[in-house]
Amino acid sequence: MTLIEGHEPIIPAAGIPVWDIDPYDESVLRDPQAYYAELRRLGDVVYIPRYSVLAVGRHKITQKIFGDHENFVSSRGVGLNDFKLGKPWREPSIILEVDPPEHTKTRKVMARALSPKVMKALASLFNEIAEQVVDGIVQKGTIDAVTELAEIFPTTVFPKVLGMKDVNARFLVDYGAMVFNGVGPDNALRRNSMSKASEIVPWITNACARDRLTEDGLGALIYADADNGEISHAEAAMLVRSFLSAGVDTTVTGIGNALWCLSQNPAEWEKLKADPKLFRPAFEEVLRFTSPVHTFARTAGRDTEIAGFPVQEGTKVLCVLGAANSDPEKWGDPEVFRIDRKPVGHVAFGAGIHGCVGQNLARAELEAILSAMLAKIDRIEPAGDPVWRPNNAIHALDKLPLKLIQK
Ligand code: OVV
Repeated sequence: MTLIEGHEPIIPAAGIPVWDIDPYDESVLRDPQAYYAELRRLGDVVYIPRYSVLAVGRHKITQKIFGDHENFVSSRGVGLNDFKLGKPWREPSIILEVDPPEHTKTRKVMARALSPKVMKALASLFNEIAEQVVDGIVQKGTIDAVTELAEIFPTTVFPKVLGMKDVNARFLVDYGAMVFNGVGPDNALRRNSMSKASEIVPWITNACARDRLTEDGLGALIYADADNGEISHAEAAMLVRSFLSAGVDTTVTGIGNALWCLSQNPAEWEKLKADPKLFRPAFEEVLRFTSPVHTFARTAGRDTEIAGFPVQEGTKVLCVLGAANSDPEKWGDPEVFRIDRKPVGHVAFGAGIHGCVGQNLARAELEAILSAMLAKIDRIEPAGDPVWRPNNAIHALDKLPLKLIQK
């Protein structure tokens, strides 16, 4: 049988709505709301012949599939390629692209390195760097908030937190784009990102080695667990690679999207100024409203069902997190950005056993950068049209011209 995007084509069960759409068309990726709405309208589950996959976008069913790791596995890849049928572009991640019981051990090690206690100890470093970054832009008046702020903060703070000796912000951002475009189809986005692989992948691999890490970072915490026998040293290097894969592009996107939300909704910025306790809910609302990771897939590990329809083993299921996070059935008025919504149950960090293990670090970064901005900046205003940067799994800005009005 000829594969489609590296997986077995399926014959969808009778009654599943069929939709002739390319969810990875660049215009859809730039402005996905109409796609999200139609996906939800069509049903609990939809067949997309273009890639011979199923897709879910209603909140309830998306959360259910993410919660059901026994039927919907990650070990066959969280993109369109089925790792059981072909060699993936890189060694599979030993935390993302595995199932229990293998997943349980690596998840524990990562969760410990990223615990609230560790994050608390890092808060002063986050604040110090955030202040420096904001000091560097506050005088400028008008900035591109993507290249001058959103990309700068994580690429400065994250290597320090990890204890990286090798610094190359461009490689970190490009590797993230590669990993996230990599879960999509073999389109121009994926091919363009991958064209840098021969230069970047060896650099990333080297940067994860123990001798390229300091003794005092999160990388050292992971290697300490190898010393005490909980994992092997090779596994430690792979988990450090997971930090680099999942930690940079995502937080760059979270910061950029937060500034987009707040600059487009000045009343919400004012609310935040008046009540800094709203930081946390404000960031959750940014995540719900913009879904920085818009889509991840699962694979049916055995014959199963979705919403009563039979689903054959090997079926790829696109879980459209952006659609779930804008489902009116769940949120009432999803199109409104309200920093005090407290959107409990959003799936921007995923859900279930693979739910983002670094989410506390992401929140800590956002809190630091927003506090530093609120301390020195009275208002932020759009200074031109935002431009979105299409990516097969990430909904991020390419340009965000902002005017900063100093206090
Ligand atoms: C959540 C996530 C995204 C991308 C890569 C990885 C994890 C990884 O473990 O490599």
